[in-house]
Amino acid sequence: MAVTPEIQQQFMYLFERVGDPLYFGPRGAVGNLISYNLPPELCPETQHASTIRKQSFANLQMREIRVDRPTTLPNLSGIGTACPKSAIYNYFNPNHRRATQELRQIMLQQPDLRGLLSMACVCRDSEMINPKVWITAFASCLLTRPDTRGFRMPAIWEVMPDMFFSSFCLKESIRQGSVPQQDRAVVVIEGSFTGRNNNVENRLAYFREDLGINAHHWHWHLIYTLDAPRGQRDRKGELFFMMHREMLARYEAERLANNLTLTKPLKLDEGVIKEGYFPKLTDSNSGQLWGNRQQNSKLSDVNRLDDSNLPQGFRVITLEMMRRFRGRILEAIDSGMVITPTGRVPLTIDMLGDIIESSSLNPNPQYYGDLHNMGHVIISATHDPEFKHSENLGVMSDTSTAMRDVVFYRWHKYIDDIFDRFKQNLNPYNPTGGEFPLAWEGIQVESAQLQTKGVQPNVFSTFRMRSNVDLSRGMDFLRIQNNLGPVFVRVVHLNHDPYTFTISVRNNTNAPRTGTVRIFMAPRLNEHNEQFPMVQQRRLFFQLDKFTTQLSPGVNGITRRSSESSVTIPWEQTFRDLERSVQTPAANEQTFCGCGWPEHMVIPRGTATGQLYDVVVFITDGNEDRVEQPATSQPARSNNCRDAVSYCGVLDQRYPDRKPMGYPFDRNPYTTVNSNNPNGPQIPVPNLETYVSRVPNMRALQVRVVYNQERVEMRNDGVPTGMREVNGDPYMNSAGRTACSPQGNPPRPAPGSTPTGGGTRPSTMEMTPARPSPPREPIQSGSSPVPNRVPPPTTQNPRPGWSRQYQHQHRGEQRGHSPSPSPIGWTHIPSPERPSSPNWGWGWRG
Ligand code: CUO
Repeated sequence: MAVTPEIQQQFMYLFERVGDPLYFGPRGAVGNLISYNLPPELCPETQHASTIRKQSFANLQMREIRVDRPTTLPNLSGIGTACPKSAIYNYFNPNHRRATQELRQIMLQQPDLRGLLSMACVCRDSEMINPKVWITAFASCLLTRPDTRGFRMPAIWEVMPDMFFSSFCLKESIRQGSVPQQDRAVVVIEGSFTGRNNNVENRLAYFREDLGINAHHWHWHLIYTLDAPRGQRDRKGELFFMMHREMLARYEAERLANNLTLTKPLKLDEGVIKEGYFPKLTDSNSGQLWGNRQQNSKLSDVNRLDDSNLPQGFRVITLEMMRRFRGRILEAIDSGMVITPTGRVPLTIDMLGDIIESSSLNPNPQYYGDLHNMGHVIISATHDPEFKHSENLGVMSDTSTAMRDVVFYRWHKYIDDIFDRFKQNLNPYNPTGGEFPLAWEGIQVESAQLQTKGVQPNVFSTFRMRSNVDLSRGMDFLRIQNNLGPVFVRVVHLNHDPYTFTISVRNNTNAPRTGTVRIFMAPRLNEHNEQFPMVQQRRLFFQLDKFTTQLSPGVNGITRRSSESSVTIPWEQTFRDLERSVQTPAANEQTFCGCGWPEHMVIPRGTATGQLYDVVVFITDGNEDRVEQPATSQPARSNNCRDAVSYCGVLDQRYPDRKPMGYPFDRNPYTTVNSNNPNGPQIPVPNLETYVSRVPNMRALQVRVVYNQERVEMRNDGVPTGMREVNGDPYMNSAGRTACSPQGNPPRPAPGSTPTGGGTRPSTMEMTPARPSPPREPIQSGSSPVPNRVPPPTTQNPRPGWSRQYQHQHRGEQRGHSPSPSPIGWTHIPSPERPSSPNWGWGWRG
């Protein structure tokens, strides 16, 4: 049974402004304000503040939600010690995860929803509970409890924006939140705010820092948490392998489109991490900064004996220890046997995932250690391995932030190489015979075509899109009656036009059949414009879709739209979306509950001239793929939630595909006669065409991804398009963004007048001309001189494109108030002589 609208609202608003106690003002939107009425004895020390707040909102219409006193008040001090309220929460810190698990258990033990509401409220505002611990524990509890199935989690970037947006952007948002709603501007960030394009890795900032990608990774680890007991998540270790491999493959496709080399694994013997990363994130709860990493930082042992945030076992981590764990894992792979406390058992891919990660299901953690998790910690401590500077760990230490850092992909490539050694030891899948043969007798894929609306067949089209995020739901603004309401940040991200696959399948078996259609994509050409050999390309395939279909005898036409993909979820539901949905639910509304690859990031960016990719359509016997679900499991759709089952499985059910995950590209390609040496040993099939030629139920098509850099769409999310804009990026100095005046917000234009900038002019990105492809560059950073960030050199008109009036203001500001060359505080007036921003590719900041 899906949760009722009433329950959805009661629990959803607890995620609003989590750092702000519940008695501090209303939640929800103007016109539908909610206040939680807590028993006074639960917050005695704040009664005075509460009274003042109540007076501030005395005239507002609010619906009260009564919260009972829990029957027993839990002792939360152990949780508070494991992860203090003032700490930056790190998923890869076992203490912090323990705190989450304990709190989750307390909430799971509540016998009914009223009890859960009371306990969630009490814990939320407790001095012992870190807000991120509460968010993680409560979200996990709502996903798991039978009586809250179908609860729709608001987009996590609105719940904890400090994990996604720079402190500069948040500060500007707070400023906007402090003025009356009608005078607010939308805070615009162009992406790439963590670096500049003379660091070649910055070309991919739009991928690494994408909201949806990071939200997906957070959500996946929330569901497949390290501490899940045995039996709770089917094939968890194997999915850890496959999901991370596919994320990596997706990243590689993006690298090649940006003229970058494939990812090099981060080896423990490497000595230094060449790539630096400066996240520019601040933990809003504590005001503490995330750790930064200089380029060429030494990868060294961690010896943080005084870091009380870390458990004893994680305060000292040596590279030697990790090499030892890796050696033992390789030994298990090569022998095919795992040493457990009770004897040796055969190694499976699922067990290998449990060992490498390592999760609570690791059969011998003492012997095989904690390789992957310790890697996250050791990498995130490179800036202060001995805790000499009391520095927090870097973003690699948490699942909501790790994918921002380029080293994430290098570390996971290292991990993936270990998994691949296991796969290379297995026999390849052959067209016929052996384990999981590729060919399906009597079934033939006759044709497959991709169609994107408005373009020729077999072309994906990509572009950028602006979407709005309401930060008022996640930040602790000072709230008084006339400044309630949204504070919008406008982000820009990759997107693609919807597409459809049309597949023709001949069933020659004279009987109806059930097929599993698997659609994959991979780059076709390597860095040198040569076709990838099959042994290499197989690891670059990522799924676009997987679904079941019925095949009647004869020819069957299958049409599948991109929006139906079982890999992706649409743009996450904001608080506003959920409010709309609760108040006026649309007929046949599809509800997504948060786990899945973001739909807007499923297709790589491509290039202006069209980047070449291979798409593979492969149909396997659905009866063989089908998995019997245990009688006790809940029906898959009973909770009204549609998640991306390929990456996220189905809650409380077995993974719905019996084939090895990643099949058929998880193993080396089958072998064939070596034409140069016909009597010698066979060799792996050389390329995709040869691979497909012996599998009638598989078809490959070459597609191009054409990126239109000029095109920037605005998401139709109900946010007024004419809102004035201000910078959310201190270095965004060449994009011609309208900023607020140095004295504060300029007056709103009178109705009917022409506003200066903002919504009435085209986006500056639309004015940015296409750039030639940059030269290929090796993975490196920092060797080139750093161009000046400040605006163009002074000429007769020192800042083309910026009005003289505001230049004067700016110079005055520089002399009198601020030495900063930041353009914040300037108003842009479009000028025909303004030069284009010197950028290329995705990066549009010079
Ligand atoms: Cu998801 Cu390393 O497991 O980040």
